[in-house]
Amino acid sequence: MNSYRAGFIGLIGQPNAGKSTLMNFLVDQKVSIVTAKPQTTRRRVMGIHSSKEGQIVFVDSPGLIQADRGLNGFLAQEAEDVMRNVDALWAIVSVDEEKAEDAKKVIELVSSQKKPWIGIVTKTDLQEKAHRVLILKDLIEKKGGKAFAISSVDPDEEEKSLRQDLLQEALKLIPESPAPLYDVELFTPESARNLAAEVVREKCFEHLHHELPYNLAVRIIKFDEVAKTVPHLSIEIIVAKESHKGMVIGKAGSVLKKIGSDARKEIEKIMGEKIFLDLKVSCREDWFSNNRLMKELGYVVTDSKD
Ligand SMILES: Nc1nc2c(ncn2[C@@H]2O[C@H](COP(=O)(O)OP(=O)(O)OP(=O)(O)O)[C@@H](O)[C@H]2O)c(=O)[nH]1
Ligand SMILES: [Mg+2]
Repeated sequence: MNSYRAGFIGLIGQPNAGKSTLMNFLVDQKVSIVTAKPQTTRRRVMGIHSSKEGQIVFVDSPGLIQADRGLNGFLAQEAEDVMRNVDALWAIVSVDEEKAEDAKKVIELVSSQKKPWIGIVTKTDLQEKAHRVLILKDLIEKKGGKAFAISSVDPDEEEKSLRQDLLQEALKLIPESPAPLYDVELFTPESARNLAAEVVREKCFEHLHHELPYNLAVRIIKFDEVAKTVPHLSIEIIVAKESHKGMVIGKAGSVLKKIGSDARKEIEKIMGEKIFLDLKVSCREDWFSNNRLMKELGYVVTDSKD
């Protein structure tokens, strides 16, 4: 293959299948947040891999769910929109999928989009589920797709070479292009502001329990890059009930302090400099049931029935 290629590849799968982890592994940068809980990714996040042969723009998307209202309605729509707008698709299925039909559904959905596609089985390091690898690969091949299997955590030499294979496969799926789509130095087109807000959301997932992380949103209030000493970042964590504020803050501010210090360290790594991070917690009662508030927080649902 001599000609230069560039295009978008959508990562489609069930919640928790390992889409974001795989994308980060492929672009060799933490671009998309990852947690042990399903439905972590809320908006599409792009990760770029550029080489002499081409530029692959991976589009990580929320896990597939059935919903037509509120935040879940937005997640469902966002995944669908990614599927419609990319050049090619990767069906991502994990060996630890709770229900076998779920993997089948993903493969059927992706293979019916009339776009170039392949299927990738994830989490192959989970020894107790090793028998699932062949079953899932078989499902993919039966639908006419090429099948791959990979583990994206703690990759060894074999995984690193599989990563190269996957990048080559990705190139084959995207169109020829006279030029790259983005600056070849970029590993993501996301703004530093968005990346920072996402890191805070990730730390909320890590330090908060039950439904709490699902019911909160995060937004930037102020990003003062020319502050006197170090850049000053003010971020608001928005909860849906007054009673949740105390849980996010914790006894004498202990929980919020942990979220803040973990997030600051990671944002500093991304930005390559020290920052001052100021976190605030506020309540917008049931924000996910209110279209105006959803929009304000960046979750714009176009077909809502409200
Ligand atoms: N053992 C193992 N765990 C993995 C692997 N890939 C991802 N995980 C774990 O699976 C969980 C979910 O990973 P994510 O990358 O957030 O999954 P996702 O598909 O993006 O999930 P949503 O954003 O919720 O749709 C995390 O705890 C990851 O650490 C893998 O290859 N092996
Ligand atoms: Mg994700």
